[in-house]
Amino acid sequence: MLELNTSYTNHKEILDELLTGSGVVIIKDVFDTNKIEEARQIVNKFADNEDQKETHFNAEAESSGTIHLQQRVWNLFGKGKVFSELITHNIIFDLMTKFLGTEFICGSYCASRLLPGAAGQEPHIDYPYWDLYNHETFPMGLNSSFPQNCQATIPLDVCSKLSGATAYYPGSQKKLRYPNKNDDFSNLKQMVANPGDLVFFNGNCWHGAMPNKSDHQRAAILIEFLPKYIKPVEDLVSYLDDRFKNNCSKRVSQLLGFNYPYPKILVI
Ligand SMILES: O=C(O)CCC(=O)C(=O)O
Ligand SMILES: [Fe+2]
Repeated sequence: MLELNTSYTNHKEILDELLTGSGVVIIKDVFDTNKIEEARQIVNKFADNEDQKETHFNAEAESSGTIHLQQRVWNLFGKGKVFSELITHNIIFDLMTKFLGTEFICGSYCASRLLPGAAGQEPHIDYPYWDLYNHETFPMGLNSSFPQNCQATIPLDVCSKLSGATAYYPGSQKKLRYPNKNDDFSNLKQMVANPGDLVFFNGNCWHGAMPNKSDHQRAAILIEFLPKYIKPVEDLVSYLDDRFKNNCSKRVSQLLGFNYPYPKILVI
């Protein structure tokens, strides 16, 4: 894992680390911690008050009866202005523009909260989506030679080994294969990071939330970034009303895919 501060200059080093290195890059102290706290309060309010939302890769939590301890808040664009501010940070646009192309989009924007006692997730990949185990439904020769996804994590609480910082298997993105229970996970590392930090990881890299064995919650914002032509995993646009769509910034508009005209109605 490559760890840097905001004065980085070597873009190639960062992008190579994501594509062919460990698959994970952490940039320290990117966000104003007051903004992170504002986002955390909103996430907590929704997680405390909403019914359990769709979540995934939780077989162990399901079977051990602790699924209620791992919670999701979806549609963050619609949950407060602060979420449009965080996701349009210059560092995100600087790096994702180079990695995924200038018209990159957002494919999912949610928060994942693990309460103490949460069991964590199975190792998985986030791209090409959560169903690569249905191998025969994908094209022959599918490989990870160029980026078609990048995940970003924004910790809202301390993400430590104890509190369930996301685990990853360094370099596993290069194989582009869905992990199974016979794989060797002994080299698992964790994306240890603090509120204010920004983590990027390759969605082909095997990863998953770890058990929260601490005495505090572990919430983090999870973002999927995609090149403009990939179908997003979350339907971000249908959640939002016209007022939001007509008044959002140019960057948010790009992230919602409004700059890309396809698929288009071509007959009248
Ligand atoms: O919450 C986490 O640490 C990771 C969540 C994750 O990887 C996912 O839901 O796809
Ligand atoms: Fe994931």
